[in-house]
Amino acid sequence: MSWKSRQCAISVSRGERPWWAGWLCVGLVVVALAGRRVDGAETGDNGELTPPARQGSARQDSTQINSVFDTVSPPADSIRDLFYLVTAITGVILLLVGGMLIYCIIRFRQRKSDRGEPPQLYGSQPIELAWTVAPLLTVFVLLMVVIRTVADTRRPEIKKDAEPVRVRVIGHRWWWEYQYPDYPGLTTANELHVPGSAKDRPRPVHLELESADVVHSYWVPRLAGKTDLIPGHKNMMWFQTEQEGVYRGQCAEYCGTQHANMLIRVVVDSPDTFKTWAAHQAAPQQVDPQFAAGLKVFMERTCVNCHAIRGTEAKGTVGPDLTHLATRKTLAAGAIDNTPEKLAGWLRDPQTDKPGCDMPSLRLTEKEIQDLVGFLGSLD
Ligand code: HEC
Ligand SMILES: [Cu+2]
Repeated sequence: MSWKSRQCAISVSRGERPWWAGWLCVGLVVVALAGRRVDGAETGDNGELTPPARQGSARQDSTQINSVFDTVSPPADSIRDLFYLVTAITGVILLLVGGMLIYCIIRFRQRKSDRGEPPQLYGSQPIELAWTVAPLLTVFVLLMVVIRTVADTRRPEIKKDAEPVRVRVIGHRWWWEYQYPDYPGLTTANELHVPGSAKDRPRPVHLELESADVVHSYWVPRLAGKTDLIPGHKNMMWFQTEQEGVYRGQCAEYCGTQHANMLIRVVVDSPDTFKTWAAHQAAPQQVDPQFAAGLKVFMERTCVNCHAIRGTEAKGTVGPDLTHLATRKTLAAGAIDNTPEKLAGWLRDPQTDKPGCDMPSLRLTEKEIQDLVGFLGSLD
């Protein structure tokens, strides 16, 4: 009997799928894999470059790819290593079990000469022992490495000469608030600045995570794993890196309509640059009298109820602290770039850029918008 007719005989006799169904599945998998390759190619060959078409936009401005495999910080490293180990172990098991299965299917398939049932065997102590002990050992090894990784990601190795940086991260729908307890007054939003480490000068970053409303999750894949921000409960996480640059992240726990626009930018500066940045950010805002008109609109058009600008009367806490706003690269948690045009658009109607967000459309006049854009743009 030819191969094809045997296939047909089987499918007809058992009323199963037609012979080409299997090939269709294989084809679909190949197409899916090819699609993925195209996706990957778009991010650039060396894994570093942003595709030119998207360069300059708030979401893609970083030169770093947001990959869990391209790690630069100990907690992220240990999670990646755990992934490789678990994949290797389970891969070997898959090959063993799959291999034996395929071997048995082919080696012991029904032959023409077979009559009746094959011999039935019951109980084999060696086999029973093997399939009890082997999984036990495997599970034990996996458990141990998981416990180790969890411990690694929870607490940093305490080194004597380490100079930790502490930051309080408060998740809001749909933006991030950062407070630096070691720099009194320093409150900023959405863009986290931290110093990089050097071999002889480790600068671990300790984040204390809280939420103002619902559960959010802090995730910057190249620096650390996800940690939830839970209302009424403090969580800790840490990271440390010697590689300066911008790292992108994202809220990783669905928290409402604008969850996808709750992006994170972590800027790792040289220790000196960070020190200058922190001192500048902690200082109250100097308002240039040239922009008094804008400040007046700010105070009169309810902005002041929700936003604080340290050094002025504005002390609202509903929205982001706008002190030194002009030093930020993006607005509204990475939803838009911080440019005069985008800022004007935001003030015209925040609900267009970020539908459902907690800043209402205030129906400002064009004159008020221009005054505000000038004023906010001067907050450097
Ligand atoms: C009802 C409270 C409320 C009022 C009133 C309000 N805002 Fe906002 N504002 C917010 C919230 C909340 C956000 C964060 C939105 C987000 O990213 O989801 C925000 C974001 C912003 C941002 C972006 C800040 C950043 O760092 O991303 C700017 C700029 C801003 N508001 C300016 C203004 C101005 C100017 C006014 C007055 C015309 C105003 N806001 C009135 C609540 C308010
Ligand atoms: Cu969130």
